[in-house]
This record gives sequence, C-alpha cells and structure tokens, in this order.
Amino acid sequence: MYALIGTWRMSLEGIEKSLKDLENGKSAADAMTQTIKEVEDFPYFKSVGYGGLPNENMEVELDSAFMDGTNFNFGAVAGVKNIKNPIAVARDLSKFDANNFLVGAGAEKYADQNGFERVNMLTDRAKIHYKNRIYQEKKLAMERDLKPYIGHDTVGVCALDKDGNIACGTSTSGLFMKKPGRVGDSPVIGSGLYADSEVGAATATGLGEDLMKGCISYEIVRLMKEGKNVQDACDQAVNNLDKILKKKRAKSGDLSVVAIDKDGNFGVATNIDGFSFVYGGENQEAKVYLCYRENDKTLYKEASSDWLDDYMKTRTTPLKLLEEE
Ligand code: SD4
Repeated sequence: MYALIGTWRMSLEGIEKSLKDLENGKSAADAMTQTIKEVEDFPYFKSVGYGGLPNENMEVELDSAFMDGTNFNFGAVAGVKNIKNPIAVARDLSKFDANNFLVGAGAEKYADQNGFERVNMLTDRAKIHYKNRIYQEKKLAMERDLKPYIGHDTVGVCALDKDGNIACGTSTSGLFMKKPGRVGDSPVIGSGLYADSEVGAATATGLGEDLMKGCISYEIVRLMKEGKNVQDACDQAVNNLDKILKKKRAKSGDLSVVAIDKDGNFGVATNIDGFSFVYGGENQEAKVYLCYRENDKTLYKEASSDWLDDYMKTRTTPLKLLEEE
C-alpha cells in the first residue's frame, strides 16, 4: 500500500505527481519532500514558501520540518529568510545526530554552505496584501489581531511508501503580521508533525500557539498506538484540546489535523469551517475533500468542481492596492 495526505487544497498538484512516484517505488520521504516543494514553489499560496505572507516588518520568515518515521530522524528550520525550499534544508538536517533544528542566521548559513538555493521570497502580491492590511488597520483603527487568515494554508504532508516507511513534513510562512522571530508549531516535532512507521503519522495547521499546547501530532500518533483508529484518534485529539483550551482560557484557536496509519487509512479533524485536505493512495486517485462537523465528529465530502474553480480564482485574481482608491 502507498498513500499521501496533505492539508488544504494546495497540496493537490504535488500529491498527484508524487502518487505516481510512490507507485514506481519512490520512498515516502522523497514523495513527501517533493509534494511540499511543489507547494513552496507556487507563488499564489499565501502561507508557504515563495509568495508567503510577511511578518510585521514586511519580511517573509519561513518555518519547516521533516520527520522520518522509520528511524525517527528529524530536521527543522525556523525564521529563515530567502531560502527557496525550506523543506529541503530541514530534510538535509535530519541526517545528523545533533544540530537538527536550526533557526535564523544559523540556518541560512547552513543553507549557503550546503548549496541550497537562495531567492527573494517576497512577491509583489504579498507586498500588496501587507500594504492593504496596514491600510485597513489604520482606516478602521483596528488593533492588530494575530490569527490564521481565513483559508489559511500551512502545508503538512504525511506519506506511506510500498515498503511501509512513513514520513511527514511541514512548511509555512506562519502567521501574517507576526513579530519578527515568532515561531509556530509547524517546525516543532510533536506539535506540527510526528511520524512513527510502526503506527502512523499526523500533521497540523492552525494557530500554532494553541496547537503546541496539546502537542497535537504526537497525541494523535500516541492514541493510534493505544489502539484507536486513525479517524477516532484525530477527532479525540482535536476535541480534547479544543475543550481544554475553552475551559482554561475561554477560547480556542483554529485546530486542524490530517493523519494516516501504517496501512494507509486516513483521518482528519478540525474545529473550524472550511478546512480542506487532499488524500490519494494505491486504491484511489488524489481527491480534494471539504470538512464539516456533526456531533463532535469531523466529516468530509468531495469538493465540487465549482468549489475547486472558485478556490483557484480567488487565489489568482489580481489584487488592488487600497491606498490608490
Ligand atoms: C503557525 N500553524 O505558524 C501555523 C500557521 C498555519 O495555516 O497553520 N497556517 O502557527
């Protein structure tokens, strides 16, 4: 069996391509890395790689991590600027026994010394998003409200290959308008991602500050290891964390997860409307699903062609600079 699952509609093209490679014997780690690179390279996804939204100083700072569930190797980078494919650097760092998680200047130096491509990751479109946000905040005298924007888009991918290896990875520019140096859950093993080839893997997207409070990806794999099926593990982890946060803090941020088990079955859970994901495997071509909730359970249905058309249209429509109006 082989399978791939990714957060959000954005992982579709990468998963389609990588499923063919898994069929031809590619490893889970390679298939997952390739899927995430596709997303990092596409300029219209607002929260990953090239075209990602900047911090409050209009700088794009990227976080990414890689974990191999067969040997528990992991690598991660956080707060890095102008690295074309942060997932490739994270993956490379996983070959060491120490120095696996590098941040900022240290990670950039490692990327330079090891031949990773550097490019300016701030696009004109991302600059317009930034300027319009500043304009709206001023016009409405708004306090800066830091949360994942609607349709937020951190990519997290879990892969299973024909040999039973599981790998997972994440890549994100984090929260739009974050403080320079802010790091979310995405590069943090156990929170943004976790993989154990004997059990399964999980990855998360949403408000990193809240996802980290539940070490949610590890929690899902732990529940599976205890015998829960992958869907129940996802539902339980998200519902529990959501309830605990509401009890202790009176509010819970966006929490969404996807997971696979060692047989390629998948699970998904969310506490928001509008979470989408992509799954494909040996028995099924890649499909985009939309989640909804009923009685503390996350359910999903295949996205309609209208929804899919609209998704790309809203992401690629030319943007207007509001100040000029
Ligand atoms: C973060 N979890 O940096 C990320 C943001 C995210 O879709 O998932 N956006 O907190």
